Amino acid sequence: MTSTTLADPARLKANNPCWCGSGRKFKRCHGPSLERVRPGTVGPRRPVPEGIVRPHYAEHGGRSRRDVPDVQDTATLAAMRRTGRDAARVLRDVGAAIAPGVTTDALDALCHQLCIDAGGYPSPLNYGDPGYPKSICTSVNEVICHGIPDSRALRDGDIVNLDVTLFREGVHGDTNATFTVGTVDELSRGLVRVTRECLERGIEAVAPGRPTSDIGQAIQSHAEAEGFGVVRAFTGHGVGREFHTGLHILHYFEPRDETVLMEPGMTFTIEPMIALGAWQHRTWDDDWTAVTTDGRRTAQFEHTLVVTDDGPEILTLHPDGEWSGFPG
Ligand code: EYF
Ligand code: CO
Ligand code: CO
Repeated sequence: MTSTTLADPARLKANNPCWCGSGRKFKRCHGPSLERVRPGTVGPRRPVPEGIVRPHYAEHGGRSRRDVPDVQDTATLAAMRRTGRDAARVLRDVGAAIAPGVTTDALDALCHQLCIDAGGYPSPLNYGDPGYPKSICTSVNEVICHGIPDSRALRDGDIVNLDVTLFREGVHGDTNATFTVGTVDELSRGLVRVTRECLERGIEAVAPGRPTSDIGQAIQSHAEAEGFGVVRAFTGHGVGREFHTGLHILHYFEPRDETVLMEPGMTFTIEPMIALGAWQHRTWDDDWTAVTTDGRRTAQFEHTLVVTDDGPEILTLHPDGEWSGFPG
């Protein structure tokens, strides 16, 4: 993804006076905050060594089988604890490489190698129909989710979400966090902080016997109280031996989900996407990348969880117990 230097290249020239009447050139005034992320060049698919055990879609693409149980047996849960913890390590280590000038493709290369070093397969690679071409999703600024790593270098002031999923021992661990690049404006920092709080609120709503709609209600009320919007089109999901099961975890209140009850042993993600402005999306011509209709920024955080008799257990916590992303 590369950026233009103009809000609307068809109408405004960088050296023209800014529309706001400041008397400054547009490029020195409102131009930078209205820049749009643009698609860059996507590099070739990275190979996975022979010895790595792959999910069923790795060779020919394809989606998850949806009609699988969402309540896991003890052995599956033990594997999900190990894989989830290592997914969190990968997310932390890729996040540490974020800096102005680093391309999102360089982050993909690092994620790919770290998944293999962990003895696992990067779940996004070839997932879907057609298969997703990379090993991580890198969603910059107004990109809501599913940003494809490419030749765009991160810039001072960007925010970027890294979404890592590791497949190992026959199970997936899915986690993401939003990071700041260099010096980021206060509003964007507030957006990222509130988004993280939204995930915390969603996790706090997890309890056996309670409806999944409690999760969305907790997230939506916090986001809207802070003046932000909840993206509706993408949801949390059941996860385990399949990347996505038929269970959908909405990040806004949906009365129809008041009858979907959480059970001990149930595993799913919560992954709210929170918007500064419009929560509606459109998709780039690549058919993957989802961006806001108004070009304003969004942020996201995600964990994989299991419902226990006592409440939530986060399966994608880093061994040090800290979350990744901003604020650190
Ligand atoms: C139009 C993909 C399919 N889908 C979901 C496939 O749960 C996820 N993140 O938390 C998640 C990650 C990926 C994913 C990576 C690739 N895909 C992407 C975009 C559109 C689409 O179908
Ligand atoms: Co994810
Ligand atoms: Co997910």
